[in-house]
Amino acid sequence: MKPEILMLRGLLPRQTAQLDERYAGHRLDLAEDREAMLREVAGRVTSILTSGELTCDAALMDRLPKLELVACFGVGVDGVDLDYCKARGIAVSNTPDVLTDDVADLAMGLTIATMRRIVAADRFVRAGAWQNGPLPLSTRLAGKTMGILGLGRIGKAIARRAEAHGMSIVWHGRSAQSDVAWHRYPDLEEMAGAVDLLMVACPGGPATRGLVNRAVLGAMKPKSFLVNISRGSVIDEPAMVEALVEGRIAGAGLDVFADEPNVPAPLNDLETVVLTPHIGSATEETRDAMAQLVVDNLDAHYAGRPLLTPWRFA
Ligand code: 8YV
Repeated sequence: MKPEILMLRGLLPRQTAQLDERYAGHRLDLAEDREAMLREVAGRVTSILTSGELTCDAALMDRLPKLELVACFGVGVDGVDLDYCKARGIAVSNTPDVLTDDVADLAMGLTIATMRRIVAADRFVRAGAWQNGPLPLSTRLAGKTMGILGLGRIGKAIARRAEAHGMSIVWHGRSAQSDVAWHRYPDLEEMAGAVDLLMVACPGGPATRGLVNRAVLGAMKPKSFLVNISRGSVIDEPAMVEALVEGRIAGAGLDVFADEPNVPAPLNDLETVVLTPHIGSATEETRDAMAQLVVDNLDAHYAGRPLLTPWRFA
C-alpha cells in the first residue's frame, strides 16, 4: 500500500512523477467537493504537502488521526499551526538554503529597481515621454545604509550583495549573533529612523505579525525606502499604503502582501512603488530544488530515516 498524502498544492512535473510512483496523493486544492474528499481519505492520510503561505491549521489536522508529517514547499512555515504539530508530535519539514540566493537576488533587484526607478523609467520610455525631456533624478545606492530586519540565511545573503553595491549594513533581530560584525540595533524603531532603506527579511507568523507598525514607518526618513521579500503580515499594510501615498517614505519594492494575490489598489497608481507577485524563489532551478527537497523529506520519513530539513520547534 502506498502512503497517502493530502496535497494542498501540486509540485512540478518531475517531482509529481516521483510522488505518483511512491505515494497516493490527494489534491485537496483541485477537489470539486473538498469535504467529500476529506471524508474519504482523512482516516488514511499520514502526510500533508503544503506551502508556507497556505493554511494548514488545527481544524484540518484534527481530522487526520494518522498524520505524521507536514512537508512544506518553501522556507516559511507560517501557514502551519506549529504549536499544534509540536503538541501532537507531528514532524514538519521545509525547504531552506536552496532558495536563499534567489530570494536575496530579488531583494537586491527590488532595491535597485526602486531606488533607481527602473520600472518607472521603463514606463517613461514606452510612453514616449523621453522626447519631452529627461526622467527626474533617482537615488544612489553606494554610501547608503540598509537596515535589515531579520538576519537569518536570507538576510545575510542580502547583506553581502548590498555591500557589493557599496551600501553599509545594520540590522535588527530578536537575538544578538556573536559571529556577525554588522551593527545590531536592539530597537527596530530606532533602526528605521537611521537607515536609507529598511529591508524586511524576517520569517512570517505570529511572532512578527505587524512588527513594521505605524510607529516604525513613522520613524523612517521621508527619503528612505522599504523593501519586503518576507511576508505581507510583517508590515501593517494599511499604514504602509498611507505612508507611501502621502509621500512620508520615498518608495517601496514589494514582493509579498497581506492578502495575496490581492494588492491594495492605491499602490497601483504610485510611481514610487515596484510590485512583484511573490516571486522570490520563482526560478526554474530553485523551484526544482525546492520540490525535490519536499519529495526527499517524504522519502526519508517513510524510509524511517531522519528528515533532511526538519523544522526545529522552539
Ligand atoms: C513560496 C516562500 O513557498 O519559501 C517561502 O517561504 O514564500 C516561497 O518560496 C513559494 O512561493 C511557493 O508558494
